[in-house]
Amino acid sequence: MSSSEEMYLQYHGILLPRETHSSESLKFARGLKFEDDDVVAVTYPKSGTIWMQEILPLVLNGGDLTPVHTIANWDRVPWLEETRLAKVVDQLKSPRALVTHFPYNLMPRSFHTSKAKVIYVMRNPKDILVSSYYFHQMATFLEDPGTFDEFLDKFLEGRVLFGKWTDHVKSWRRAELGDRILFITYEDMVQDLPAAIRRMSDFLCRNLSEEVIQKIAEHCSFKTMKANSMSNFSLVPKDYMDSDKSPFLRKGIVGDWKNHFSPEQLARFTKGIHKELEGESFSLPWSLETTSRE
Ligand code: PPS
Repeated sequence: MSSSEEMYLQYHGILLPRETHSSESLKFARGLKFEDDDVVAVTYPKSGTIWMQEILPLVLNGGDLTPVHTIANWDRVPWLEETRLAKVVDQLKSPRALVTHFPYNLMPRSFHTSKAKVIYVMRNPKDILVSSYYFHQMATFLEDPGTFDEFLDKFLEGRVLFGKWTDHVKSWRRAELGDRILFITYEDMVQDLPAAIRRMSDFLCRNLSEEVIQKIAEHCSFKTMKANSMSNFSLVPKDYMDSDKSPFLRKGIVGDWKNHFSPEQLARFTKGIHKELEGESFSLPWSLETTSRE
């Protein structure tokens, strides 16, 4: 098996898979010129990134399904930090939509001086851990996660892609972003997708009718996305992502952690997350300990 060093590169203290990132792609990202009308969905991995790659183009174009039927998600709304961006950036239509897993401090200088808007999608870290655990089993370009228990410790220590979840969340709580940023949760999106889309539409100053919002929500449902070859990673070779081991669009639910955490693991996880967030002025939108509305 390949070593961690062969599979991952270290960038400002965080691990990135070499399969999709390179020093050139990171340089390209840092040099990207953000436009004022750009929109970037920011996510810690496994928080709803590809969901936003589906939603954003439709909100921005008023519900025209052409891009989501004809362009693979990674080219339709590319990752800022990945190698694909340089290849497709010139084909992106204005207003451009991007996604990134970058923490705030790694964003390009031009992002800070632009008026580009940010939608930060946050997901309960217990479900992120579970989703990521399965993803590491199916993506051959990622290290074997080991046991769930081992992976839980790695996650808490930040020895995972894009570092600690808590650092990511903290990094984007920036007063200077003011009304350039909208915080939304994966759980809100699962509970009431049309309402979440309405919030995004208002934030992006789109005047979408109720009919269009319903159409976008229908198109962006888990079921529809799972059947869309432009969004379900079925175009990717099996030796790269093995959907027999676990599909990318795996369950799409809230609270799958309950099927994976032991009481001891839950206590350890909760303690670890709370310790990292001690003294922060914001509170999490879910209780980590309880089993209600996780
Ligand atoms: S990645 O690798 O960081 O880009 O992954 P990401 O897209 O952020 O997260 C993958 C999880 O998001 C779920 N997903 C959805 N859930 C509900 N509805 C829709 N439409 C949807 N699209 C993607 C996907 O199933 C992964 O979560 P799990 O829990 O593994 O199912």
